[in-house]
Amino acid sequence: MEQKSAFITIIGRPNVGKSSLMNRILGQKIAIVSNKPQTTRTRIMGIHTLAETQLVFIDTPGFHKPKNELDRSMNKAVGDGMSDVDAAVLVIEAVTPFKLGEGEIPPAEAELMRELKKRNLKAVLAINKTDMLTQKEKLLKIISLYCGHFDFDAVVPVSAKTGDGTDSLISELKKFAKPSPHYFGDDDITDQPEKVMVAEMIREKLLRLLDKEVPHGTAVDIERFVERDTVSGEPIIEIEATIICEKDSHKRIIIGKNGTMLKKAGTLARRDIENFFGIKANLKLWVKVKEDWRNRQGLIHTLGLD
Ligand SMILES: Nc1nc2c(ncn2[C@@H]2O[C@H](COP(=O)(O)OP(=O)(O)OP(=O)(O)O)[C@@H](O)[C@H]2O)c(=O)[nH]1
Ligand SMILES: [Mg+2]
Repeated sequence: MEQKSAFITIIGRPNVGKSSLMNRILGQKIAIVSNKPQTTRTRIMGIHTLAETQLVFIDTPGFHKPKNELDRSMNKAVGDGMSDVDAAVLVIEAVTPFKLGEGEIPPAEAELMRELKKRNLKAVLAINKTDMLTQKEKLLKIISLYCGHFDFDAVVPVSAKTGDGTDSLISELKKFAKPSPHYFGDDDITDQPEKVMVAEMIREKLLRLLDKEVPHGTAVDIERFVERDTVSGEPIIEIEATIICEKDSHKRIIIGKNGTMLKKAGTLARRDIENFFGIKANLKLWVKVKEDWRNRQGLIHTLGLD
C-alpha cells in the first residue's frame, strides 16, 4: 500500500476547543485543556495514523491581541504553524459572545482567514461546541457568514466534547494527504518530550485551580526527571519541578494556606502523570518568583516557550 501524509495546522481564537478537538481525534490527551483562554503556549504536534495515511496535526496557541513578549511568541507560533503545511483547520465555536448571526466575525478570525488567503492555504472550517447549540438554524447563518469570507474546502460542525462530527472531519482531512513516506512511526502520537508533557500536566492543574492572572503568569520547569527501580523492584519516575510565577503575592496563592493548594495541584498532576506513563510517580514541587518573566526573552527561551 502506498503511504500518504498530510500536515494539518489547527488554528483559531483562544478557548474555542482546538486542543480538545485534536485530543479527541487522537483518542488520547496530549495537549492540555482548560476553560481559560491562552492555555496552549507552543506548537504541539499530534500524530494520527490510519493504515496508509498519516495525519500530522499542529495544535497552535489561540490567536489573540498580544500584551507581552510571551503573547508575541505565542502568536508567532500560529504563523509558524501555517508554514509548510498541506492544510489548516480553522476552529470556531458555535456559541460565542460575538454576534455571528448578525454578521459580526471576531477580528482574530478575520485576520486568520486573511492569512490563509495570503498563504494560499487550503482550509476546513470546524464549527465546534455544537453540543451547546440550542438553535440549529444558527448553524446555517454561521456557515454562510464564514463562507462569504473564505473559500473553505469543507465545513464540518463538530463537538470535541461528545465526538460528534469528528469522523466527517477526519474524512475531509484525509483528502489533503499526498503520496509520501510517513514522517513518524505509526505508533507515535506526539513530538513532545516526556519532560514537556509533565510540565504541561502540572501547568494544567494550576490553570484549573487558580483564578485570574495567577495561572497565566506561571511556567513550569522540570529540574529532575529520572526513572528508577524501588527496592522492591517496582519502576518509579522521580520528578522535581519548579513553578515559576511573577510576584510574591502569586507565590503565596499558589502555595496556599499551609501548602494546601500546592499539594492539591501536585496530587492531581501526579495522577495524570501515572496514568499517562503507566508507572508510579513521585512528584516534588517548588515555587519561585521571577518578576515579569513574560517580558524577558531570555527566560521565555530558557523555558522553551519561543
Ligand atoms: N461544551 C463543549 N465544550 C468544549 C468543547 N470543546 C472544548 N470545550 C471546552 O472549551 C474550553 C477550551 O478548550 P481548549 O481545548 O483548551 O481550547 P483551545 O482552543 O485549545 O484554547 P487555547 O489553547 O487557549 O487557545 C475547555 O473548557 C473545554 O472543555 C465542545 O465541543 N463542547
Ligand atoms: Mg489549546
